[in-house]
Formats: sequence, structure tokens, C-alpha cells
Amino acid sequence: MGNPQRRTFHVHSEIIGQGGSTFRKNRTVLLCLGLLNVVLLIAAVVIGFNCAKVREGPFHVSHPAVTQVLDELNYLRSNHSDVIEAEEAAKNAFERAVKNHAQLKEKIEQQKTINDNYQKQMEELQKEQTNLQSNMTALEGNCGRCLSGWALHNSSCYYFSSIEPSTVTKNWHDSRADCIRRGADLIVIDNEEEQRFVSGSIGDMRGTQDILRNSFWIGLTDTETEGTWVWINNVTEVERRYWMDGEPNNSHHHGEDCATAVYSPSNPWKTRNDINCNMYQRHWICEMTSS
Ligand SMILES: [Ca+2]
Ligand SMILES: [Ca+2]
Repeated sequence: MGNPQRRTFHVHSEIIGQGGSTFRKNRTVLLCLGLLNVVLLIAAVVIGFNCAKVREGPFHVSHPAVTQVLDELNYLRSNHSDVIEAEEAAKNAFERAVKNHAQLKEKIEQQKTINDNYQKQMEELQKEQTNLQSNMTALEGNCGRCLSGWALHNSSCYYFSSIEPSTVTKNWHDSRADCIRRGADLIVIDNEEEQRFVSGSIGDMRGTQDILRNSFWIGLTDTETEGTWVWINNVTEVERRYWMDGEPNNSHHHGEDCATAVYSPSNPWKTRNDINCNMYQRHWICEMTSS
């Protein structure tokens, strides 16, 4: 059995012996780890140094393939800068072109406005020229003794309403009112020469319409006494040869009390026809004393 105190001491010694062995092993591991850290630190420094060299300057690698890649990389870098410069230049050129285009467009608009104004002025001048020519023709035609558009014959001025648009026709009363408004009255044909003048004038003015439709009111009626034809100046017409054959016939059932002058190609003397004063719309002839 032995002494219990000696056995206890022996156990403690074993434990201490085992603990020392473990301590040695741990110290070896720690030493290895420390060395490994040193190696890793050196490796990190070397890699960092190489990376810094790559960033700061040309990377000297002797392998031809790597050299070629680096050359191409440098070439691409250079080209990239050129491309950026070219892009910037193109952008500036495009902006200048846009600006020039806007300025050109504005100039074109201004020129168009100027042209439009010239065109308007030309049209106004052409109108004025036409009016002047018309006035000159009128002056040449009536020597300035009649209003524009009126014809001079002997000492009278005559207005033939057929110079207005062909749609403008009136009944006898409205026609007379128009003449009065112009400072004249319906024509009074009181001599042979005037009859010839009227006959020739309405012959010159005859259009393609029916000659009866293209006739003119004159200042002659038998409104007061049927069959007694009186001019508007209260002179009774006694001449019968100026009526068309068979006229005046008062044929219309409402009566035919107003006279018209009708173009008569067969006999220029026979130019008068009686028709209803109100039911028909005709041209008319005004007469006033010339100045
Ligand atoms: Ca009559
Ligand atoms: Ca008649």
C-alpha cells in the first residue's frame, strides 16, 4: 500500500510532467504560427510593392505575349483619348451646325416676310396701274367731260349698266332710281342721231344671251294713258318707226307699260319693245348732261 503522501506527490509529478509536455507542444505551434505570419507579411509587402509598381510605372515583363498585351493596352488607352477628343470635337461641330441652322432658318423667315411684303406691294401697284389705265381709257373716251365709266356723245354722258356684272339687273323703277342716285335719269332718246348711237352701243355690248334678256330700260312709258308713250321729261313720243315689228303690243295680261331698247341686227332703227315694268329685270341706260 505505501505512504499516501508519497503517492499524492507522485501523482502531482505525473500531472506536472504531462503539463510540461503540452506546454512545449503549444509553444512549438505558436512559434510556427508566428513564422507563418512573418512569411505572409513579407508576401503581402512584396505583392503590395509589385502592385504599386504596376500602378506607378510601366510593368516590365519580359514575356512577349504579355508585352504585346500591354502594348495593345497602351495603344487602346491612347486611342481612347483620341476618340474622346474626336467625340468632343464632333459634339462642338454639331452644336455649331445646329446654331447655324437656326440662324439660317431665321434669315429664311425674314426673307420670306420681305418677299411677301414685296408681293403685296406689287399686287397693290398692279391694281393701281389697272385703275390708272381704266381712268385713262375713260378720259380718252369722254375727254374728261363725263364720269369714269360713262360714254360721251354730243353733249350728254351715258351710263350703260351692262358694264356691271351680268347678274346685276333691275326692274324699270329701280333702274330709274339708280340713275337718279348717280345724278342722272333714264335716257330720253329725242333725235335720230341719239337713236343711232344707242342702237350701235347696245349692238357692241350684246353678249351671248338672248337679245330680249340683254335689253335696256329707257325713260319711256305709257303708264298714264295706255297707248300714249311719254318720255320722263313729259315729252310724248310720236315717232313710231323705232318700235320692233308688232310692238308696242301691251301683250302681257298685267300690261306692258315700260319701253326697252333691244339690239336689232336686221334693222338698227327698230330697237324698242314694251314689257311689264315690274316683272322683268333688265340692264338700263342713264343719261346726264356732260360738263
Ligand atoms: Ca302699255
Ligand atoms: Ca311688247
